[in-house]
Amino acid sequence: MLNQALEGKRFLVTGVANQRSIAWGIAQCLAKCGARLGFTYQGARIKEMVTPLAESVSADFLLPCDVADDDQIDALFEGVGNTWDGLDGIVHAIAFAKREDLAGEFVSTSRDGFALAHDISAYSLTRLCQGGLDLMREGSSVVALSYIGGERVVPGYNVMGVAKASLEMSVRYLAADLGPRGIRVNAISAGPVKTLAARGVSGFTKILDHVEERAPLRRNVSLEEIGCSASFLLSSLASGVTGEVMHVDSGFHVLGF
Ligand code: 1JT
Repeated sequence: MLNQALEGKRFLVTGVANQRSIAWGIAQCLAKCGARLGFTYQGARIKEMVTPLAESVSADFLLPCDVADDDQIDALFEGVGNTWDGLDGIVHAIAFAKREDLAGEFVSTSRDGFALAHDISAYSLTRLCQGGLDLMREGSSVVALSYIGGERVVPGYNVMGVAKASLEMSVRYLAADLGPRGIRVNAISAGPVKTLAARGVSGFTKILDHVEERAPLRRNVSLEEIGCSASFLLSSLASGVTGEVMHVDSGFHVLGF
């Protein structure tokens, strides 16, 4: 369809939980462009949700992966290697923090809450790149998802913001490491989207309303828009782009006051 540069390319997509997931928006666009997809899930409940979605885009596999577990990451790439003889890219759309750390004051963050948020939301990108390195080739591309709370203080985002800062810096270091092999690593800093992760975050509707009132485009971004931008970064159209954090946020990030 819109991007023939993706025809037949093979992408590993993490972080699909349901139809509202950002990873699902990306997967749908990749599928429309003729890419072949494989998905990961964490836990039986999510497997149940993702199975029909994966089938609807004729996915080549659906494999378990808890990014906190090195053995599962190794088993994942063994599985990927059994199905495909190479990997053209990875979509990293995984984050976690304890509910109590996403409210109130950042100063209250516990040691284990801080470590957990960073392990799942930031280190997992490096570990997935490490695991997939032998399968990726010249031209492969990795995309991670971030949020403006990783650059500036967004009240309540707290430890996730610190973890996103770590994720964005990981993108730059990984881009420097993998660049000589022709592998690109970028991130999309997406505007707020009502996903499963965002549900139950008190005041999230206020954040959506705020963007709609003030962002240059005066609206929120859609899953399709994030999907198209990610597809661009994953494709050879972006062959000169690496280490970049691209804002797909209706321009919200340009505002100072
Ligand atoms: C996580 C959650 C990562 C929600 C996330 C996230 N990245 C963006 N959001 C939406 C969001 C959440 C808060 C917020 C603004 C946006 C929840 C589960 C853990 C990972 O605060 C102002 C809290």
